[in-house]
Amino acid sequence: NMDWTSYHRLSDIYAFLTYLNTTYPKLVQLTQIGTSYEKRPLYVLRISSSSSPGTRPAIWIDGGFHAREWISPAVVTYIIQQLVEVPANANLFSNVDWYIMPVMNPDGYEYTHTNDRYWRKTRSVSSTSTCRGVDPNRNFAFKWGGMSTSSDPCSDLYKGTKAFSEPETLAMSNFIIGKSKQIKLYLTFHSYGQTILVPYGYDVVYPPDYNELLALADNASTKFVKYEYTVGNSAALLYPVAGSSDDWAKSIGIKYSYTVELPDDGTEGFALSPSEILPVCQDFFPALDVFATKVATCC
Ligand code: 0X9
Ligand code: ZN
Repeated sequence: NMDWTSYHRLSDIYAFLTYLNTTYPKLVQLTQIGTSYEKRPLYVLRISSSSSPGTRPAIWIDGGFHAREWISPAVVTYIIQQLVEVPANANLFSNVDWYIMPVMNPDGYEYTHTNDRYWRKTRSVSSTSTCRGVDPNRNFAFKWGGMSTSSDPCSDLYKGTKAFSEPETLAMSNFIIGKSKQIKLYLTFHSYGQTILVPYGYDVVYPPDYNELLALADNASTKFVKYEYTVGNSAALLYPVAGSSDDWAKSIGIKYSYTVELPDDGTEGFALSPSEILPVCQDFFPALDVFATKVATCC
């Protein structure tokens, strides 16, 4: 039912996760970690070959923060498919567990299919405005309300009434906190721009281990052949953004934390052609080997 030649509705993506859960019970476990504002399930898929999952170092991957960035859930579902269904990739989880959430903002994602292709935010209702939605990547509890955020419910950068006001960001953060001892790498997929962004992003500020984070991202980016990615500090390369998930993950002690801005470079932008989906996925996947190898022994 799944392929990477077109963009899929949420029901197809969720059917794919359910299929994997029933077909590979020894390898994967699908968990509903919460419910979106409009009552859609929020799913995390665990991939583990361990007899006692949860004891190994782990990688967290998410997609679908911003509703219109359709290439993000496409790449994340491809990563899932390759890990679970291609035996040659089993080495990627021989020492590492994976927690993968392909669509963190399902309400927004569906809304871009049914009403407004360029919707970005969640779909929560405001008590002070008729405008809906919070930018989930301005809603995390680190430097919440700082630069590139808005208090206006009509803004695309609306930060919400408080950190974790959204059921989606709250459920995700609680799940990650529960696994924060194991999770060594936080990887969140956005589009577009072809960059790997290294914390911090709330301002041009560098964590003490910045050079290690940069080196790993640089190393991973040597795997790319078709698309050229730029690696650098988030605030310096792009612009300062406060309340984002990458900085928050770093702030709770997840050593390696990155935001990936997938292709393209802006030519098609969010409306990236379906014919580009598979090339983008295939170009990115080999970089995960670099991350998984590091995570297995890093910290
Ligand atoms: O602004 C964002 O949320 C991200 N870019 S996007 O075009 N996909 O909306 C970038 C976030 C980078 N992270 C930080 N600056 N902390
Ligand atoms: Zn985004």
